[in-house]
Amino acid sequence: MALTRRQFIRISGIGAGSAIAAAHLSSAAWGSPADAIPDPRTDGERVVPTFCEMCFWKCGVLAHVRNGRVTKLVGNPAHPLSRGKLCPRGVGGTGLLYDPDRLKKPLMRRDKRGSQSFEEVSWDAALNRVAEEMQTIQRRYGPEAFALFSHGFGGSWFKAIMKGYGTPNVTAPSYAQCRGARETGFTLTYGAPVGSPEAVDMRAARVITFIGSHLGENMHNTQVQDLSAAVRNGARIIVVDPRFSVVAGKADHWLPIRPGTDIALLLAWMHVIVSEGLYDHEYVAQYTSGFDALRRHLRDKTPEWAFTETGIRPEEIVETARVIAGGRPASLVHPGRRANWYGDDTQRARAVACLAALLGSWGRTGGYLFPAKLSVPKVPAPAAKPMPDAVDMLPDQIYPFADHTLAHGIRNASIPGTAEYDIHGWMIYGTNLLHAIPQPKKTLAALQALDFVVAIDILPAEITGWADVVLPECTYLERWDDIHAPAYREPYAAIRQPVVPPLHESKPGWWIATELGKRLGLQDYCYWGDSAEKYVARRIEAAGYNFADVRKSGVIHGKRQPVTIEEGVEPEFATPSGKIEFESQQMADAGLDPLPTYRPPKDPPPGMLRLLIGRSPVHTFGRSTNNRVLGEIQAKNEIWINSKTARELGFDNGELVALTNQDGARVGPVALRATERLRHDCVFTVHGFGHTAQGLHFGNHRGIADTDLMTRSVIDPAMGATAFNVNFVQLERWSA
Ligand code: MGD
Ligand code: SF4
Repeated sequence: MALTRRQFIRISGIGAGSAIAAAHLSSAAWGSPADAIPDPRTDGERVVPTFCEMCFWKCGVLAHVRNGRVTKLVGNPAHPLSRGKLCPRGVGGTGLLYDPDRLKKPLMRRDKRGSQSFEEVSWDAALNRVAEEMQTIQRRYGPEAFALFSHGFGGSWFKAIMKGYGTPNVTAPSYAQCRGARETGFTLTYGAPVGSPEAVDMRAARVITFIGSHLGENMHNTQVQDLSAAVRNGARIIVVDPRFSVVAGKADHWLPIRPGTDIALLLAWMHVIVSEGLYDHEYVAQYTSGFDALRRHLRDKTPEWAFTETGIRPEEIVETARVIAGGRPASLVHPGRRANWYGDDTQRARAVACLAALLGSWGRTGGYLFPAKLSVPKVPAPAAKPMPDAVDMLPDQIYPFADHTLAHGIRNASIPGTAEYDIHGWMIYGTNLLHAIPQPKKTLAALQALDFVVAIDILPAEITGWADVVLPECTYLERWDDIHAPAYREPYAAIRQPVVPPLHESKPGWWIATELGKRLGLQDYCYWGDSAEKYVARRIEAAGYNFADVRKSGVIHGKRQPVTIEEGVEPEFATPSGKIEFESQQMADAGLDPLPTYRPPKDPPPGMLRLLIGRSPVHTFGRSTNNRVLGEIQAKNEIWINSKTARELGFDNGELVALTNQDGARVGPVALRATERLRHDCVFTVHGFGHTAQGLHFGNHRGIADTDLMTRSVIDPAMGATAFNVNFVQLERWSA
């Protein structure tokens, strides 16, 4: 059923809410929901500013509340990430708040691990057990044998506890399973990562090139707004994607590239730009090193050479190279976000970074800005206890540029006998590891071997079914969290405050961490004290702002600072040469290619198609696919296939199929979407569906889980990212 935006907002506020009876707790312990801010447009509803956690972009929200119920969520016009608008997921946040499947009370496992059989217990009993188990592991094997997986803003409270407990093994899938390789590639080249939110100046760009990044389906709100503005301003758009994505529909050039060959295209573009002298000579002379080596490296990377790899015609490569160079420096080659594609991802990020340097777009209007940060003083916290090195990966696998602990590294080290020392306990905050890390059988093997597993979550996801203790956190609409003050194109700080008190017996993360801290004798590490509200107030006031005012606006704006070379910023590059490095001695010293180098991807085995994945505009990973409000718009995924390939294989559009991968992993049923919008050699689906957890009564058994087909992974040798696009499938008509 297609919904209009108006209908959607109505459903998100009232329809979902009316279905559920809310058992409220007293608000006193959590800090009061913000005072009434009468809004003339809303019949006197309270309007409470906060920020969103439906994904991790963190847009500013104005929550409308009537009679203790949230009626709708809209964008905060004062917040630089939302500018008065939310994406569909942000609007659908009430579907999470009022989800009848929410975890309501602490749970303790009753039967064997993974049986999803639990009994409800008191908070006291649950927290005592977690503390006892953590202490046992600490005593028996050392604190490093306990690991924290954390995904989401609220994880900071638990990371603080780990500093006192003494484990270095703190990790998140957002690194090796997402943008880590991008950040490594840019850091090797510019001495700085791209960061999040990406400070890219799409609004002022004359040309924007997307390498796979599928904005419009990837719904990072601000970027989608900026892209719309750029299109309105007449920016030329180039999209490189095996699939005709939503953004390809806005493009002047869609290049349906053979999967895994982007580095060849990037090298050929640079070949044209250098050989035709179209690069920014002054910028290259002033700010870069290694240009001669790059020039030599590019000599044979002709459009004709790239054609045989990429399938993109040489004339089209030349034409688009000239368009890209024609817009410089306001020619943005978008850095993308999820970078773990084929295992050569640091090299691809380096190639993007080198192209941007030839265009002189790093630090220039319409390119990459130098982000600024509003300084909000921290509250002093004790130093972390001395710790051994993190168990990162198996001993024979060393990733020289990994600067975060790898989530799959911790997972692997939890399978007995696989690392320097074994991990024996997990705390899992807000990440459904069975859907987030490839090779789920290894994740299961680890879960079966661990001494103790505690999950802190909002919903009974697959991973909570494997926990010994489950602690129900309340949603972002019911809690205080720390202040968000990222480096961005304009300095700002935003607060998250409770809009309504926690439902059921769920509790805020800061409270859970404090109570655990007390039981572990680590109160000192809970630097927020006994009230997150007072802690946030203290930081806001130390920054020189009035807390009551900030509660009403939700956001503080810092003084606008120069963010480009044109505005007078003197760029500094924290690389060994102090310049932008086309040629990287650091890579050479690590035994890796010092210039971005193309290696052909493995072809699909005969009769198989490459599995590609992306995002749905209305869902965030698997965390929103039980949301009944968002489910009104999309309740399951489909498998896209090229129409001609479907015909040749004898499949009809819409029919149900099963997918089996190269190692025999099988998923289904899933509906086939035969389309001209995809190359013939791959299939495509969106991530986040195919739940099997019994407690997810809406999301259960809708569509397929792509992770179940990721039995193979190729690992980026520079920083350890696990490639997702390296599995192949064949299709068969569905039979149960
Ligand atoms: P990817 O999943 O890397 O996504 O969003 P992106 O970084 O944009 O890319 C998917 C696109 O890459 C697809 O269109 C696919 O066809 C194309 N592609 C696949 N293989 C190739 C290839 O070899 N070459 C090229 N050129 N293209 C290829 C992810 C981003 O989205 C991330 S990391 C997060 S955390 C956010 N998550 C998220 C979400 O869950 N939901 C929504 N709605 N938005 C989100 N935004 C963010
Ligand atoms: Fe929320 Fe959407 Fe913004 Fe993400 S992009 S924070 S889901 S409104």
